[in-house]
Amino acid sequence: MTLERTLILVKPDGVRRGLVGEIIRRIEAKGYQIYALKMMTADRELLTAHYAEHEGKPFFEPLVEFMMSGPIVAIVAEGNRVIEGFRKLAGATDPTVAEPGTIRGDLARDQGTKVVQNLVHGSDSPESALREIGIFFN
Ligand code: D4T
Repeated sequence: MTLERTLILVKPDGVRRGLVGEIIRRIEAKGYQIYALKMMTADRELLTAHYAEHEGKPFFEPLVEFMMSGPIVAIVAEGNRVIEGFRKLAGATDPTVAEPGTIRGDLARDQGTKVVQNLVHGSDSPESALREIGIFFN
């Protein structure tokens, strides 16, 4: 067993479009457990910590502005290999090329905005998951 927890965010576009239920449905239908969940509006300090690896990149400021543009839903999901599993469920970062069958491939598209609006975030490694869960759930 590789029981893991991962941080999933339903980004502001997902909340605005009423897709919170659909995204949670897909997580649960896959067989992962919802361990913790909260709706919140992220501030700059929290997002700068979360996206520290992207600070200085051209899309950083638009990314932070977008992520502050409305409420998000932060979820800790649990399951065997859930970190890798949720990344597969989410699909590629660019929703135009994300495979059909994935959250981004089925439900998102390129809107021509400065930062890609791709509905969800999922931790990419056990180290990131631990760090990100700590940021969003203390
Ligand atoms: P997140 O972190 O939101 O799950 O997305 P990914 O893991 O798929 O992608 P990421 O961390 O590399 O990027 C974070 C966030 O920035 C947007 N982005 C990214 C963008 O608008 N342009 C870019 O060139 C990149 C690399 C999309 C997701």
